[in-house]
Amino acid sequence: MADLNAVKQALREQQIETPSWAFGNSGTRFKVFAQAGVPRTPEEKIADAATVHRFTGVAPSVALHIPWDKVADYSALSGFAADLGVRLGAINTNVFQDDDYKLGSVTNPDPAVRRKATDHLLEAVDIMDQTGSRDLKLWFSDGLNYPGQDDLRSRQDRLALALREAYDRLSDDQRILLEYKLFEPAFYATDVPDWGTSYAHCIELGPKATVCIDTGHHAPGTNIEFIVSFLLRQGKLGAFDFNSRFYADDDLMAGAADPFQLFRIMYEIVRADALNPAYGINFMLDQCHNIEAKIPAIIRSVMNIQEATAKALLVDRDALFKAQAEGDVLESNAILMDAYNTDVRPLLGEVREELGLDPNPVAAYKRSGYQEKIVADRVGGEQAGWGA
Ligand code: LRH
Ligand code: MN
Repeated sequence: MADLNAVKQALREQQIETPSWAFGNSGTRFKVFAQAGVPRTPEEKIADAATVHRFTGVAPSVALHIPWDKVADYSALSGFAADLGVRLGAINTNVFQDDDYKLGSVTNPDPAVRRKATDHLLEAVDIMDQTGSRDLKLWFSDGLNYPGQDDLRSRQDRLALALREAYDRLSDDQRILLEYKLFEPAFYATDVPDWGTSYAHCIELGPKATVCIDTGHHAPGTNIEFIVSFLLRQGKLGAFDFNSRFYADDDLMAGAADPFQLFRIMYEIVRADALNPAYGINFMLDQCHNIEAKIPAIIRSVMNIQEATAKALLVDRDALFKAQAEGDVLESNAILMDAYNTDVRPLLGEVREELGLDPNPVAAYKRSGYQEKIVADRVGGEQAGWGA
């Protein structure tokens, strides 16, 4: 049977990184529904991230996206965050929004465009030096829409060269998180489409390069927990971009579309004793709240990850391993399902109270008046995110 005190301690020490861009406006190609109270500046995004941490107790860092969070003084921004009780996390590069990147960024046939894109990766490491961030998060929208459009092999060579430059720029305590994605915006071939491609490039680069798994970036039906288990065994799992989806890269609240999948993923993490922050995996959210209020949606997402984690920690692993060793298929499955079917909300309520927090963070947030305050205060100026 799981040791409840150990389970509660692991839950108290859990750390989830929120994404600055999820506090901004977002939508689809059809419509962006702007929301009142949305932040206008990186500082206001960080204030919202600090609010998520204030009510959940397990979201002590916020990832930035450059240039969406570009400021004149990143050390000052880091100080601003610290004053609010959070730290600046992964630095996300953006080589997908510039006109020059139509045919690719670091894989572009044009060497001048490749140079520009690679320089952006290096600029992001300069920013990490100022924010004290460990993680350089790289996602490339690079790909093709039609067969023959470009040479698949040459694009991999170009990608490898740019990754090498970024890798060699890292200091000892910094690392690369290489995120993969099956498709979109490219619809025929993506240059980093799957975990295998990311993994191979990370091995080619060296120990400071690891794979980032965005749970929305796989073909339907992909067994993501197998990828998690495999990369953990190889010591090459660096981070998650948690969200959920019914169809494609829907970027919905983590655990909303498939809480059982999130549980199976967290079980592989727990089974590898990889939950503790000291292990080094960055558990991030990467979501877009197109129609729902953003801060309570992110609080709910953090709670969904906590619930999946609590259930994973409650798996009776001794009994499970025994049943598995005996080839007892039904018993093995039943033991896992018992944990999954456990209502862990009372347990998490106790953990929050032990952290000096309200057992129901969403209700506490709604009572706090923060939402009304930001709607009243944040009038005028340009809202962050996608243009409405
Ligand atoms: C790409 C992605 C990537 C981010 C972006 C906001 O789909 O998942 O992680 O840069 O979303
Ligand atoms: Mn992502």
